[in-house]
Amino acid sequence: MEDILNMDIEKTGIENTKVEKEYTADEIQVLEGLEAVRKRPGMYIGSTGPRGLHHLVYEIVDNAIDEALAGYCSKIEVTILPGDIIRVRDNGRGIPVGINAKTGLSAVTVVFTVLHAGGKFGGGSYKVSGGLHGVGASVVNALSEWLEVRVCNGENEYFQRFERGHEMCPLKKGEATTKTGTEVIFKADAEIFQETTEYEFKVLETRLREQAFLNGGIHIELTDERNPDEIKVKNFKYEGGIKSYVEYLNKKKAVEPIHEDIIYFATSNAEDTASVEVAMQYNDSYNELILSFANNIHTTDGGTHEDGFKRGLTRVMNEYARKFNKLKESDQNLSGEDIREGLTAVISVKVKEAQFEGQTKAKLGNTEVRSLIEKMLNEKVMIFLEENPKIAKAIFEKAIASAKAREAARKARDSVRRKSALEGAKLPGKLADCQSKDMTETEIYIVEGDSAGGSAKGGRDRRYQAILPLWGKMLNVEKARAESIYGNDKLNPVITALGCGIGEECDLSKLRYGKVIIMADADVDGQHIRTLLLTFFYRYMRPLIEEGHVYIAQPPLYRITKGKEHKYAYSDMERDQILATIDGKTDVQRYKGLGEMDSDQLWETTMNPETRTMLRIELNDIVEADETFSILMGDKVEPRREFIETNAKFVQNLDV
Ligand code: TTJ
Repeated sequence: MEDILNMDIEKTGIENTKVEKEYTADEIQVLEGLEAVRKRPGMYIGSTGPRGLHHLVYEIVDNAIDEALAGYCSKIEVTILPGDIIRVRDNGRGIPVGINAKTGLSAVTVVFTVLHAGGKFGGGSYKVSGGLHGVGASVVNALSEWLEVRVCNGENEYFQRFERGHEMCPLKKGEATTKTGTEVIFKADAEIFQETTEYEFKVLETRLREQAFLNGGIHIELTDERNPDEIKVKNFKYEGGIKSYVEYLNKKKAVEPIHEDIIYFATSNAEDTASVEVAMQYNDSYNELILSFANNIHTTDGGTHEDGFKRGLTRVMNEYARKFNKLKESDQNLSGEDIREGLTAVISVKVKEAQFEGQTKAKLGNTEVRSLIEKMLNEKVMIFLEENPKIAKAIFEKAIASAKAREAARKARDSVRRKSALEGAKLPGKLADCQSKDMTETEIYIVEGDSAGGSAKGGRDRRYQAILPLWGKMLNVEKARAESIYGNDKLNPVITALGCGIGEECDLSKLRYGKVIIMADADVDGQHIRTLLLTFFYRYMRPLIEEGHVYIAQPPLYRITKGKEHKYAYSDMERDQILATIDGKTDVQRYKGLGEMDSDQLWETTMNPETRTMLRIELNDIVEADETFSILMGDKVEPRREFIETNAKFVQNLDV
């Protein structure tokens, strides 16, 4: 692809200066559109933080994927160039260069300057990536300091440059060529993306891999050329599409599938306005992972496709269980949770008129999709299970075991409730509660160990800060079923103190504290407690993380004293920086644990909102979090060692 589009600007004698001229009505509309985008970028790309920055790449790549879905492009190259400049290339037909009689503009100029219907703002519905080329390209252009597009259409090369969305020259015709394809190079505008314009390779890698899975057969290559001594390249091409996705997810989770083949179903409606495909495989863990997509957009808030899948699967599995005597007449139906225990599934639907709901547009609203999926599962799952009795046996053994465990859990929970009801629903004895009941200001510190708990109680502001000391090792919830959560004497105080319940009963309106802060030593033991608590929150109180209530306290590692003066360092680097500014004799104390700090020091360094720093846990990537916990807390030793070795420098700042 290098030679196809690598055109030298000088050859085409382009003047890169802005010419003042009369504006037509169309051009005024274009200018107003671009101004609107620059004035309220969040309306178009969600945010001007890192997510919005990376969204620019997705909008451009989507257009190449459209060209590939149309059957004309087989390879897409995404490169991060030095200076965080992005280059995207495809080997499609090339954006049409003909001048449109009505507008007097070429499609290339229209694609990059005219705000299109669709998208979060225009046309009401979210951009449908299936077949609408260039819908978002004008937004990327408006938010780029500059953008250049090169097109080869099998006859000539063409070139055009823009700055903050403004044409610096009309589309210029260059040399003859037999090649075809489109190349876009752009630099995000630092005036818009003030937080950062630095791309994260891993973020792009995760998204491009996902797009390759969702569009089976498309070859996407990601390259990072920012550091010439360490060029990174990743290639994604999955002929198996979402079947390969499920295989990949189960491998990453370091769990064992309980049946070899990935189960796969696909169908479309009579009007051909909606198509659905489902891939699924059960593994030996207790957790479910269901990813759903609509028009390649990850619907993290689910919607009609996910509901239809869950309802359809539960119905047909119970029908099969009764038909083949897996359940006795008198047995209750298997619950959806029982049926989905250990299930990894990917649901991908393509709809012509997608309706996205909710604040983040991450929930699918099309009702026709629900019935389409349910109908498909009713027909195809029954046939599949009858034709694959071994797989059916493995799946039902697990589902029935889960039902039994759930029954035991219910009994355990009820007995705990009866017991606490008898004793009055009191809060855990070890909890030093705060006076305020206003959860917009209250915080609870979950502290490892009694000594640190003592210092925390002494140092805290009791008006709004509660302390819950934990003792000993936490139960590893990754390897436990629900029944061992209820009544567990280490987790129960946490559940009772937070007050919002767990699992399907988790209700944040009952949460007693606005901030849930894990405070543990910076050593391996502290790391273990942190990870165990995060696993517990992730598996049984996920909304707590999703709504941003969970934090990790950052106690200092060093106290540097010179005479009466002292400073705290929170990392080795900070320690060295401080030492470099102090001459003469200093004393450096390395804190082995929280218990070595007295109450005043703990307050000053770790609890005082004016001076503390804390890590807020964000669930950026559900796939990655699921992988992290299942590897870190799962049974398999090998993947854990490998994960910690490759991520050790990050693992203490586990930001899931
Ligand atoms: C996407 O990533 C590769 C470099 O260029 C970007 C792009 O917009 N590619 C693209 C658009 N390829 N083909 C088109 C396209 C094709 C047709 C037939 C019509 C339109 C409007 C765009």
